Amino acid sequence: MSAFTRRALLSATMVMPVAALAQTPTPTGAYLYIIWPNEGEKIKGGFWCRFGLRNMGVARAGDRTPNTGHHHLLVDVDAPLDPNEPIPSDKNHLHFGGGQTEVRLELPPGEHTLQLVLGDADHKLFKPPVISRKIHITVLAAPEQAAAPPTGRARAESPPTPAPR
Ligand SMILES: [Cu+2]
Repeated sequence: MSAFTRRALLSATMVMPVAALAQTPTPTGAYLYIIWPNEGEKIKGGFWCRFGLRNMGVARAGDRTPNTGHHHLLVDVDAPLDPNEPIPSDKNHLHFGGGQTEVRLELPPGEHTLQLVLGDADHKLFKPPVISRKIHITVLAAPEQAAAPPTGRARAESPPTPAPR
């Protein structure tokens, strides 16, 4: 490959859409992470997922204070996010525009992934993106409901007494 061709290819890949320039710059040292659960955690039932952020502040959606953003939790998301568009809002892309730093999750039994993404005032990615490691968890099936009594002596059930009016 000639030097000219290489240079032409390089400059072609450097061309960026104008909208990308509108992204909010990421401050030095920004670090987003999931405090809990841990990678590989096996969880029974509902749980609290807690969000950690270093060297930036948490604000409400729409707040343009420099070096702040709000959390987004991606549940079972594999598709990459478009840096030029707001982060989608659906059951797999949860927004915390009130500045929340934790959420109670009830996920169906099975394997799931969780990943945090910080969004700016307009729900868009910072540049470069402030995004956590993706963790893998397993939600265990709930234990069997009200099995037979532990002893063999089944008690005769009396009909319920009507409540006094
Ligand atoms: Cu948002």
